[in-house]
Amino acid sequence: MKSIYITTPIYYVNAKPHIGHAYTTIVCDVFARLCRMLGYDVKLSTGTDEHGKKIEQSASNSGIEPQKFADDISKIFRDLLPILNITNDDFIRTTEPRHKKTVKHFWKILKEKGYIYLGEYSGWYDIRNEAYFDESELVDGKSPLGGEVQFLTEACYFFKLSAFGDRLLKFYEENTEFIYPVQRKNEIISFINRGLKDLAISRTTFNWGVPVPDDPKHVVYVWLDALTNYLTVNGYPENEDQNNDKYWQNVIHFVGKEIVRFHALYWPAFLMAANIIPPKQIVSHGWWLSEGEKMSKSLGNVQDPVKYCKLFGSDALRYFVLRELSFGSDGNFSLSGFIGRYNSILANAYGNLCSRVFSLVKKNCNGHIKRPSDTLKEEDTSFITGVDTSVQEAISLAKKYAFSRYLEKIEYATSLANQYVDFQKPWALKETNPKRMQDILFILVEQIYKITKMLYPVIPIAAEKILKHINPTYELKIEDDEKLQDSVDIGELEMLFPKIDAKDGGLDVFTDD
Ligand code: ME8
Repeated sequence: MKSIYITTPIYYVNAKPHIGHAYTTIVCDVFARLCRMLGYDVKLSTGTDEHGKKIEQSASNSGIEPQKFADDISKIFRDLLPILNITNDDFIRTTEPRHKKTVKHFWKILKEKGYIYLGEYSGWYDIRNEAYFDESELVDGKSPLGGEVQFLTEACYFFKLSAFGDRLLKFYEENTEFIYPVQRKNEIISFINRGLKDLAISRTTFNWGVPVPDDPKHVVYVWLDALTNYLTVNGYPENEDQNNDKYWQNVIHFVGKEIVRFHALYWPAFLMAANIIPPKQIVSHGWWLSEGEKMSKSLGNVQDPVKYCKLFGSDALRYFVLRELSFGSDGNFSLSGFIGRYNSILANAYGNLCSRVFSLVKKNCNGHIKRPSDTLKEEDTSFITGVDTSVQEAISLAKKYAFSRYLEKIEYATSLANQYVDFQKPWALKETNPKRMQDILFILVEQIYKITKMLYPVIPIAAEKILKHINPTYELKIEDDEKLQDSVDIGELEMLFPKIDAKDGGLDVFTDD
């Protein structure tokens, strides 16, 4: 069995999760469920990034100890997972002892191999904001954050990043799909071509972090600490031989586009320095915008995923975010867009198809249908072929992370099924040709079954109900030649996607706060 290790970024605990965080986590879960259906042994991890100046500051602004502050917000991230219906295998916190141990071990290895040295860091220091800036970043003699600056020099550990430029370029050349989508690779390559400087990987201006081994005045730079989480989850250092580990050999990091450099440049360089193979792929996506600006806690323009799940269900939120954002590009999140897609696709096209076909089977065939015994008509086979082709295309698009286009293909297959019902009018054949009516309904139920399997990774709750309704012994596996048993017994099914009336269907709830 092939193995795959799928990771989300670990999220900062300086504020509650919003739709942007929910999106990456949902994408990873959909991909993980799809991989399991394709026969992979999957490890899916997520978690929280809890050290650093930013967190220390947020905690002190709230008058709380950093650990307590991190505990509270990390719990909110963790509690979001069942609400979004995420099938993660691990949840990692950087304040856990298992992680601190991994970071210290990893540091020691980099040091032993000669890639860490003690030097001096100089720059214009903004005392109020506790951050360094280059001369070129100053605005009217002050820091870009508005604070008074003074030129400071302090002791600092460096990582010899400058030694990795050529190795990284060679690695990208040999692994053409390492940075995905490939256009993001160009930004990284030109960054390297401008010349890599050694990287400051310790700080002495605050304490909230993992102490540097043998020099606890310093704490480990938050990105070195955070990236190492991917090794902690994979059992390092006890599981020492990562290069022969079935998960590590196929690890895929999903990230937002703003953190590609950390994952595609610093992370492989750290790993190469420790003689550990770089990840298989860094897959980055675009941003959710709100009125044209990146949705982010600092801008205060965030949408709360919990509200959407409570009102419309996690399936509906999962479907919307995957379908709306063309993976890799930015997109707007709006309630009207959400309701529009929900009503037209989930309630009308797919929900209605299921309920009208199931109720015809119940009413006109006493809930019992059999596989057609005669040769199928041309219109039947062209319908079936249309669905099969769309399903195949959908799978290949999902494998390439084109999630919106994958759902578009399934929507197309659904529209073929609706056209087939409208054209064949099985209800009109009850008296005149009951056998033909039964054949049409069987063909429809079998195509609904295939479509629903493809929808399972995105809308798992509804899909499992429908699959079970059609075939109590269904398996969550994608078969080359998907077929139902020759005889099917089904009744009516509760309405899974009731239409949302935008006037009284929840809009008021969103104006509460
Ligand atoms: O960067 N649209 O954490 P973070 C889409 N701790 N995705 C978004 C988004 C938006 N508007 N806003 C956030 C960090 N995200 C580090 C990561 S990993 C070793 C350390 C998602 O809390 C997206 O995945 O700022 C983005 O990369 C991540 O949240 C950033 O989360």
